[in-house]
Amino acid sequence: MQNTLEKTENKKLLAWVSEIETMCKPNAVYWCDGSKEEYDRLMKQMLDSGMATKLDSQKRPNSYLFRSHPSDVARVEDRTYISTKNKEDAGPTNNWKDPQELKETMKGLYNGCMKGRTMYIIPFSMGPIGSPIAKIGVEITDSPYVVVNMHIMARVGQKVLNVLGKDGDFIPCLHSVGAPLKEGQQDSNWPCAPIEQKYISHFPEEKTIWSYGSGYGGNALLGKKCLALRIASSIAKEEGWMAEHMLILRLTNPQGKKYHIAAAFPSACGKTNLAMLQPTIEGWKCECIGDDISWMKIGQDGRLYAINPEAGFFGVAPGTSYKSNPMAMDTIRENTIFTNCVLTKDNDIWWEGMDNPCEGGIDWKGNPWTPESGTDGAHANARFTTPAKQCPTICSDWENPNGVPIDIFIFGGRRSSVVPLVSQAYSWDHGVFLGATSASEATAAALDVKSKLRRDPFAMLPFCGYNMADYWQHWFEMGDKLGDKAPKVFYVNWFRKSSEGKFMWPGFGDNSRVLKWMCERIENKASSNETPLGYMPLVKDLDLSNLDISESTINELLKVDKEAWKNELPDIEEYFAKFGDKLPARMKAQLKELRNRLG
Ligand code: O2Y
Ligand code: MN
Repeated sequence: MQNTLEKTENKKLLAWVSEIETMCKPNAVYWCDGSKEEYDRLMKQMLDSGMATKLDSQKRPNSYLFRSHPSDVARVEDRTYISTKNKEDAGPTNNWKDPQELKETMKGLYNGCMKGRTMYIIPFSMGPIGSPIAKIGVEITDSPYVVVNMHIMARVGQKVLNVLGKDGDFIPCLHSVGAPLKEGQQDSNWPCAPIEQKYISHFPEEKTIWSYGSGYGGNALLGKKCLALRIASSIAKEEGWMAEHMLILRLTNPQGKKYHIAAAFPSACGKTNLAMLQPTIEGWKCECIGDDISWMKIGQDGRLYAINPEAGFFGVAPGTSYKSNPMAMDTIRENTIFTNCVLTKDNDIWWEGMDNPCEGGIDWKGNPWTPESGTDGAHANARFTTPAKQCPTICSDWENPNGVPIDIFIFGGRRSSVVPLVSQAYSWDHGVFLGATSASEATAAALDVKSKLRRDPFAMLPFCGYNMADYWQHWFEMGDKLGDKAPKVFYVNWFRKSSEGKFMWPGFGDNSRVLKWMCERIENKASSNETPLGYMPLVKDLDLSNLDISESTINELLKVDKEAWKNELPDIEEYFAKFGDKLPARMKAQLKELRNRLG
């Protein structure tokens, strides 16, 4: 196999590669250079083996479809571990295992796990190469699918090794699909291990990741959730910065003033749609900087600067359409990897919720499929992996190594009632309380069952690499450091429903109306109403021009139902009680203040 990489003299890296080669016993070792030639060669290899399907070159140039094993379709939270010496350091929201015990188990699995396969070494940078906020990782994997996805999602190859130099440090990320091949054994199209052998393990004290048994998404592309959130959040606490599950966007007003917004939402709240928002209000412009993760450091001027550590989008496909997100649809027109979508009769891809119906084709399991089949053609977690630079609204500063200064933080959740359209925190501490208590409704299976709330603090529940209560304390302390330069904090709920069960707020591009109010608030240009929940707009403060919405609907969206909020308090208390003595005193103080304001 060709390998043009000059490689490295980095001692730690060479020693680690040699140790892993001895343990995993691959047939060959390959250093990835991140070139187009390498990408094309690996794709050709996967086409020849039947793992990949090339899509029609006219309709979807340079794009491919993969189908995963039906048991390997999403992140496996039950098999994801934060392994610290003391259980308390992982906290009550993470799965914990003792590091020695977990390593023993995993070493047993890793022993000889790459037999019959090539071991790929992927040097990658999360963040623009050489940025003071970026970090270097090296992923060792036996999956060529992971290599091509990492080409899109991170900056990969020799340039990274050059920055690493002889003595530079990196985060070791070990991955195996967990399916060694016997002599002469035919490989499957999606090798992986059974669920009870899957482990997505994080050792924050050693800043190391070990993943075994899954080839899918966040379990296998280790730069993303494992490094850029779980390990990075733990490093960020240690080093005094922030690694957050947040999109980043730039909003420019008609006078040309730029505002930068970072926003955290649990899944299924339209995060990618908001990142690629197209304002419906006259003269306002929105540009995308990132759709999932934000790394933020305090700059020399005392403000908080954010970079998107990723180079691509790993977006959920079903529901993405020209109606819901035209920018995403344009981004994926070429050079894109699709996983678990329908292959149409004309060799393109399709999923539920796309603009046009599909006549039929091959479903995500590889079976003939028509809309009449009675099953979904695409898996609900089908994905596209696509270069961020292809987004038509990508911001000219998206790769600025110094990042962009954040003016506004937004938290949110999906609530059909109780939570109003928007409120502004009274203070940083109040904002931390809003982030910590953010929640979405898990849809009740039966209509008469009260929906259960799923608390997802800062949208970090599956991604915080240490004790969540310590994470909250870190947020309070970052506020102390930022002082009056701290971003202002808002909470939104785009998902209020009427008594007839219809969404009351139009959402999508019209969310720009709410963002406009936020920008005017930080300029002290918009008035507000002091409510128990925070500052809220009066109807006159929202730009509702050319919007068909009734006065009663908007009043309802901005209403504070004190009694309903009083009913929320026990649930918040119960949630906080999980954290015992670790719960920061400042969080308790915020709960007390809310109770007092509700009267
Ligand atoms: O199922 C997966 O592995 C993907 S999860 C994911 C992908 C992109 C952005 N966000 C997420 C998430 O779970 O938050
Ligand atoms: Mn995410």
